[in-house]
Amino acid sequence: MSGALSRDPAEPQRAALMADALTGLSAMRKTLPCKWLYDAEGTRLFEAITNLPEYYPTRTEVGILEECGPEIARAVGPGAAVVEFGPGDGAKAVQLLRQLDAPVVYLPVDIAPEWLAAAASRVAEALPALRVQPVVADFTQPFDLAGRAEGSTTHLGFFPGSTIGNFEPTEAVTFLRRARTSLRAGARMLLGADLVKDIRVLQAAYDDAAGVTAAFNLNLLARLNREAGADFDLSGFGHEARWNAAASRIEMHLVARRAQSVRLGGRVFRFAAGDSIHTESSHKYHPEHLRALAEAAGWQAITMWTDPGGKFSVWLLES
Ligand code: AVI
Repeated sequence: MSGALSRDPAEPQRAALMADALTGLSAMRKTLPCKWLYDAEGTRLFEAITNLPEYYPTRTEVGILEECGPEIARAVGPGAAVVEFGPGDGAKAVQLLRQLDAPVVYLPVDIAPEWLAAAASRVAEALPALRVQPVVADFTQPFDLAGRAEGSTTHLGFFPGSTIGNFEPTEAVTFLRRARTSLRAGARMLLGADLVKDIRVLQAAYDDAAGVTAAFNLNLLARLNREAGADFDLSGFGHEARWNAAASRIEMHLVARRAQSVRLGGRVFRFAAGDSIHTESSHKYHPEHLRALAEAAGWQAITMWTDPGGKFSVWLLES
């Protein structure tokens, strides 16, 4: 067998995880990129988080989409091509597509073909008459719709869940600018964004009583042990959710419970008791802040819908 054929397809991913971990753990303030939270176990735990009583974003956004669906449909008009950035299990797409007026095609975009397949088949099952055309691409980079949206009257980007909040503000602007390029002139974008609120509500949402978010966070260390040969002792770290008022974000940290050393990639990383690894930021917006981000990326905010408690927002942007 040739070297190329015998290569493990997971190897480039493991190498990238290792490189990010070596860089992040060497920094003055230790950090790990949040994208590595989502292996199979992390994805399962995140699904569980979305059903927790304390985690309000998912059910609040679903409520807004349900309540404001007819208005959203009127604003978008008939014949849309819906392009979803990172479709997850496709559940929110089904909800949106059912409300829209005669959408012509659903284009889920993700770098992981297996996730795309799950979303595509869920949508195809729920809406058998709709054309479904998955696009394998890194949605944080510009991508080419290449005729897939033919026959549509408008291109509607869909980025729910406040995943925008997991980007740094400058990254969020870059993402929105690239999305505008990919969707092309005259496109619209339906964007979910979480809003600033009582710190106690945020704290509970990111540090739930059942410990699911803690397990989600700690799974990152378990993943480094599994895939990068690290020797983290998981009992030596605790989950913390911290509100960073200056940056308007809730941060997830893994905090060393005692002094310890960890081996990874032939190196030794030392932790003093209380040292933390910052694993995720989830930015919470004031509406005018989100509007400014969108405008900096060349979008115009047309409408913002929210829930009665003002917890979450869904925006229609126009390019
Ligand atoms: C995926 N993302 C929008 C979630 C959030 O709320 O920032 C990830 C998450 N982290 C902890 N709980 C949920």
